[in-house]
Amino acid sequence: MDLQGKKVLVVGSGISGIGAVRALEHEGAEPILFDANERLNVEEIAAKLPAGSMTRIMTGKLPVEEEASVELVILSPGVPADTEFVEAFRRRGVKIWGEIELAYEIGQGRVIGITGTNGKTTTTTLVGEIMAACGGDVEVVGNIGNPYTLTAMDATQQTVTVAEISSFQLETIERFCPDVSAILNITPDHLNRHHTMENYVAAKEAITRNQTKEQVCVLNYENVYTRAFGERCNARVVWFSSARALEEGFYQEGEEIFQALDGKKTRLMNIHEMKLVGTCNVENVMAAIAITRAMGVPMETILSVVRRFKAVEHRIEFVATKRGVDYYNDSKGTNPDAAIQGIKAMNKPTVLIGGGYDKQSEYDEWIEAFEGKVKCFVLIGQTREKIAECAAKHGIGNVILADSFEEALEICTRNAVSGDAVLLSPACASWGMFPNYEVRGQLFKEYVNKLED
Ligand code: UMA
Repeated sequence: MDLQGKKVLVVGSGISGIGAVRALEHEGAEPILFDANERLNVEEIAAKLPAGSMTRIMTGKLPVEEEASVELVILSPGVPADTEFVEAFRRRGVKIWGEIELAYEIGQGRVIGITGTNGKTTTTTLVGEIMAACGGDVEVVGNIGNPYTLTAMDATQQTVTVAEISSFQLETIERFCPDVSAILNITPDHLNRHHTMENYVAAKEAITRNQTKEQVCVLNYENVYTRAFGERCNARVVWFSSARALEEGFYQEGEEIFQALDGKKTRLMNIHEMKLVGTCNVENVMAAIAITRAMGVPMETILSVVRRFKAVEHRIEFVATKRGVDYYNDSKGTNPDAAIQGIKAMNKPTVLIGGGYDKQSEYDEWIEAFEGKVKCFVLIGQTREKIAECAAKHGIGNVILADSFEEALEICTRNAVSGDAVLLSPACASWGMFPNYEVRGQLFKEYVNKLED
């Protein structure tokens, strides 16, 4: 689409909205940056735009005369695509794109798109490092916190873009077509936004919508949704499995990772050669191997990066030992399935901090995974009562409700004794108490690091 001179409404003034405006200005469009939050300070938003930017900024309610002149709408991921505000544009025939679609339209080069409920950030980071080991221009973007639009502007035919893509971002794609896609797993999450599991699964599957059999989609054989999707996927499927030997694909057998290709089985590595721990990480590694092989990277290069790759921040991250208590930051455990991996990784009596923003998740499976390890369960945020009720149903004792994060942290240090672990793995998003899970994890680490040894 020729964006020159187009009146484009960018909705949301977070990092995606700012990225989109910069990219639109670069393309000669005339963006209006709009944010529904009337409490935002327009000058502070303007300070994030390049000097001399002509973009008009509006907050609160968009004037009707502005609405009428809009030719294209770009939504930030946090803006639901099914509200009346958005529908009104759609009815008038105005195109609604997400920030990802805009970036894809502007960008060039090869694209890898990675989605899934859990493991996206680890896999995307690892894939980025493997691609970088081959040299050339590699950009790691998307839900990971680096807007795709910002790098798309300067991309060339030689650029490789590794994009972590959330279900929110996939709702508003049109032509986005990665050369290699991956759906790592799908378990219930974000149901307040997508309303039904069916919609959530459909959003994830959309990553392959424009792919053909010339392109590859990497899928998890051990996830009920992705396995079923393999039957009707547009792209050529490459499977990975942590639980069985596959005839074709990448799999874990015992402590080894294998590749089965054209009837030949090749041992790739022992899982203890990796610095990452847990089955979820073996899956992430196998997905990264499958993705980068499909991009043509030599296996030797892939395995040498995998061997030296360390865990990403906020994902079952060891912080420190204070007075004999090990502290772990799993702030990225923003849904029950991710938090199950967090508690499973603990091998000591654990004081667990849970709770946060209500995404209408069910907590039974998470609490069942405690397996007697949680000696004290500290709950915060909007979901604390709901989780406490669920914990009572499963016979979990010593549940404490805290009114603030600081209070929760103090309760943890009071209840943990030498030989215990304290784990922040909330099973909920941070919104409502924090701007994002990174801030929540950072505050946890700052608190722990200030404790006396
Ligand atoms: N807003 C409106 N109208 C609305 C809703 C929001 O104007 O109806 C405004 C808000 O007032 C706010 C702005 O939109 O000022 C925020 O936009 P945003 O929520 O899209 O936030 P960004 O800063 O642009 O960050 C987004 C992603 N956020 C969400 O999906 C909620 C970031 O993912 C992502 O890193 C970033 O784009 C770059 O691509 C965060 C996330 O939590 C990490 N993702 C979820 C997850 O991982 O589970 C999906």
